Amino acid sequence: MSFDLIKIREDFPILDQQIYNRPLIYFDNAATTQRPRQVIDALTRTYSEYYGNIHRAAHFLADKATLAYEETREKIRLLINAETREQIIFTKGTTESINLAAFAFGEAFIHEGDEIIVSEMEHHSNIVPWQLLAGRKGAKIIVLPIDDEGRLELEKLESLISPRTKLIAVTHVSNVLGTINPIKKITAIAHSRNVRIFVDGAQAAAHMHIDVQDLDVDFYAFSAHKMYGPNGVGVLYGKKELLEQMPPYQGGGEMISEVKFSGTTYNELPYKFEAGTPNISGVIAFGAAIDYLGNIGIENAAAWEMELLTYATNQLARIPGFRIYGTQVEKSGVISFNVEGVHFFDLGTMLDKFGIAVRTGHHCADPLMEHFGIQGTVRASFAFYNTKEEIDVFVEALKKVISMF
Ligand code: 7TS
Repeated sequence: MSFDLIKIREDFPILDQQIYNRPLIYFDNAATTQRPRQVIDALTRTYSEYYGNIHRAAHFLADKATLAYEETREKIRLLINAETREQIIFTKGTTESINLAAFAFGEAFIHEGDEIIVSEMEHHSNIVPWQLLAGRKGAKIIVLPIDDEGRLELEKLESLISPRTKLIAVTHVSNVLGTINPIKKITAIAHSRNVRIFVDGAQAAAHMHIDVQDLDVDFYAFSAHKMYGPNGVGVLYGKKELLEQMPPYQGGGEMISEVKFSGTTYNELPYKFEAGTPNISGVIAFGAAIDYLGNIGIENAAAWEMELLTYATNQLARIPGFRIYGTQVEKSGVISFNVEGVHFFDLGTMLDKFGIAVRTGHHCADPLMEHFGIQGTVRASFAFYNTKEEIDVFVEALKKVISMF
């Protein structure tokens, strides 16, 4: 490992505390990560030194805030290798990015009888906005199924694509299974049939290098709060020729060029899609999170998370009655599981008493739960600041909890 775990943990003040008199073990990183001091400081600095409303006022504070806000846009452009800064749209999170895309792409390109393919492993936020669109336009949702290892049945994709298919919406990494989907391959299939692709990168952006040009995706979305940044900030990347043809998602200040009662004209990209005062301090502090992740090195973080995943999986697999959902080799640091005879909710509640934070339930992926015929799972999800010692404590606690039932 080429980074200093002790030093890294010192950067995260929240990790250094006791829960029910036990050291906190935070294994709910797929829900939201924690923030390093550098991000918290960036938030404080913005509010205490140069906070003003961006893009509109000709005074020092507003200018400085505008510069810092736009600097984050450039950092994101570099992070995902987008062609231009105009293609980086700030939203309040992945969910809003998907709703924006579904509305505006839908208005421009979806007509009655068109089809949108959505995979069976999607988070609700990459299902429901497309269903709403389908409802508005009289379009149809077609499901791309998964197998029991938690892999997309890609061999079926070609036959699911019809002349009416307009878009495939798929996640880069499953928040339940950890499955890493072969986006480049899916994109190649989609584009060969003149179909657009929307990728939900919420669980990918903090754990792997993303290159939107290499992937050749039409849209890519992610959230800052899953990348050690502030909550309430997200990104939508889109191909320029699509974004230009799409109408605004919301009306208001900043997104217009000129407003007249006889007709309003819209601002250029990306501002056309950024109505109203955005999360100024959050976007600025997101820049600090990207710097932090860059200093650690996303490859180093990913390598350590893989080591934790393997270490934990090997120990957990030995527990009688233990079942992991998502057993594909190409997998991120997420373990969803059930233990025979014990309800997932009871497991989660008892683990909490050991100071261990995991998530329980359907993880906003009802169709995926239905596939496996279950109501929910326990999910442990790792970040680069987690340790093997924490996994040891987790496994021992889990064994104790199971023995109580
Ligand atoms: N897509 C995926 C794959 C996700 O995992 C999530 C959130 C979202 C979209 C929505 O992101 P948001 O930032 O707009 O909320 N996933 C989870 C989770 O797994 N547990 O809590 C939130």
